[in-house]
Amino acid sequence: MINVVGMGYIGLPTALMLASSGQEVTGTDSNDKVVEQLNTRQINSDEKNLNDVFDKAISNDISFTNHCVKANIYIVAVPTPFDKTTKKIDPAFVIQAVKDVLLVAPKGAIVVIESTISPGTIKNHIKPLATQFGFTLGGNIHFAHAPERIIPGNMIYELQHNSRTIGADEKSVGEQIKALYSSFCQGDIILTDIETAEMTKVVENTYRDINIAFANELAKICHINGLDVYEIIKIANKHPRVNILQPGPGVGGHCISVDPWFLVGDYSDTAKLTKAAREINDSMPAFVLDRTKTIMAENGVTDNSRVGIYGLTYKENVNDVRESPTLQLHDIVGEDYGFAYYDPYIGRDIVKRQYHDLDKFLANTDIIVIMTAHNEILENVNKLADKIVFDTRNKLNVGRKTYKL
Ligand code: SAJ
Repeated sequence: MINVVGMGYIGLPTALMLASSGQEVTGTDSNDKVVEQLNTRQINSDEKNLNDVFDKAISNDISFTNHCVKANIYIVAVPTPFDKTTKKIDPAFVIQAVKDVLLVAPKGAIVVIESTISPGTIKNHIKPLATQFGFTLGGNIHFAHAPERIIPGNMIYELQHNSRTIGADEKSVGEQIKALYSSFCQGDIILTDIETAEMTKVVENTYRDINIAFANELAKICHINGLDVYEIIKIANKHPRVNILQPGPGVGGHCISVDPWFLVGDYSDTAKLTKAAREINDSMPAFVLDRTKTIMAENGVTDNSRVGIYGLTYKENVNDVRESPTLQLHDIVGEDYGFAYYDPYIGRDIVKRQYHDLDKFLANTDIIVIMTAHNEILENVNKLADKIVFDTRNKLNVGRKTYKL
């Protein structure tokens, strides 16, 4: 039996993939409503192919509970927020999940932490729990770390094809977990020690954040010197060893905008480039706001309600608003500033003056700020023909007037 703890963005797809590949799986979540929805197959995800995998998992008798069950292997995939003040990881959810596991785990069980955690978390916060719950670490209880690399919007494909890292203290445990993930993962599975696995995961996202920060800083420089940052990046990337990412309105999501802070929090005197990159990316919503105000002035728009912010999610074609640049911008201006908002993926009201129909949103606005380039707006560019468009994603070439970063 495999018990996957945490039916969220990572835990649910992982549980379904394991079950659909023939493993006996129980998915556990502390939220009774989530458990009930899963047991009655009410969850319909926008993730490509997730619904097919779900059906296969059900045919292989996956079950969902609000408590941990006896299992040979536990996979913990719960949130790991960072403390906004200290920038250090808040491991409370992971610690609580492991405590819940250790209350029912049989001797000899393996507990795999999938959650992204800062280097040293398992050593400092998780391993000490073994003794507290009457186990002998490395004797009748084992821990491992198996961070994921899947990207929202393409999770199932990436679960099957991305290479993976497994960190374990004992080689035999690493091999056992590698065999388990090989039941659905066709990528390379690299075995290493736990702290290396913890650090590697954080490093991957930090690398991406620094790369994006360079693109964003370039965008600001090019706004000063009047050059086209997109043209410069496109040409520079022709170099065989250059791969500059794209500038944007900021960096959102629960990963790239969070993980680098673990390094800053733990190595504050050393992680200077990492910190600077986070500060550059976090400065982009304010940069977008300043540019929007200039565009309003240039076009004689004085009424904030005539400005429409398109996109509330942190990136295109997902329904995730965590750390979204639009919500960062909304926090800067405040909820009564008057901008209109719209996102086809967000059906519930999360900000004031949020529209739920594209045509109504466009009918009541003159300047459209593209914060998230959902396929919906790419397929409806014709509706922007008479608009002033500030395209922070450089995905559209439309509008009676178009501005870019
Ligand atoms: N972004 C840019 N410019 C770019 C690329 C992204 O501004 O060129 C922005 C996006 O709009 C978004 C943010 O960065 O706001 C993050 O988006 P993302 O697609 O880069 O990353 P995530 O957070 O969806 O997923 C990342 C991935 N990590 C890497 O690509 C190194 C994914 O593989 C991880 O599994 C995931 O973090 C995670 O869970 O850690």
